[in-house]
Amino acid sequence: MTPHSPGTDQIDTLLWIGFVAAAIVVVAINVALIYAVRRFRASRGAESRPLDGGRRIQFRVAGALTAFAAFFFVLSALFTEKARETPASGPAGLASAESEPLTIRATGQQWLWRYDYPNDAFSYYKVVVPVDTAVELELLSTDVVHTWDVPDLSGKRDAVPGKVNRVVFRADQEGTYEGQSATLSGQAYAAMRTAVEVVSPAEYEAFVKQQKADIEAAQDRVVGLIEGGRVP
Ligand SMILES: [Cu+2]
Repeated sequence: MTPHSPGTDQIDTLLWIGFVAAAIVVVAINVALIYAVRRFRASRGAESRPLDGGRRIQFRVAGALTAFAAFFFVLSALFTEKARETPASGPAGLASAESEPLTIRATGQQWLWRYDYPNDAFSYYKVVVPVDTAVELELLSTDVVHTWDVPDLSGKRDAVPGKVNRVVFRADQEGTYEGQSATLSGQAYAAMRTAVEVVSPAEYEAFVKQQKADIEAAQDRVVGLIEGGRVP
């Protein structure tokens, strides 16, 4: 995972914190075990010595473990809170999304994502968004629970039928960010990928305009074919 939106760097940091904490515990336990085995090794056949460390040592170990756990708990809570903050658009972003995020509707259906832009253009599989702009995806589902998951830009979020969930991100760099299928949503769930293409604000505006024109032209053509009697 390479963080490319505010929030994702905290998630990335949390992953590392979890990993380091687990590594410390594993090393500490093994060192203590090896120490105990070597220190209290007796010769074969000898009766083992009763272990008596007194109550003090137990309290000290319990205290250290509690402090260790509490420290990581607080750290995780802080980072999680920070990761939940809604990012705002930056100076290089889309001018019209300066105060309010650019809202795009993302509809999950078996087994494809559809994206509806503010100008009524739409696209399937891939969503095009402007760089340095707060983008709010309204997640909807027409059938079962799907999960929108593009780890470089955001934590994963579910699209639940009958409910609107939101995910907000701000991509800091142009490029294509791949998503993955994270929930078993039926037979072809594994193929239900998505991608976010981050472009300049000017390219974004040109894209949605062109996309809308293309869709209208295609619709007009179909209507023309039907009216011309060439489609039953
Ligand atoms: Cu799905």
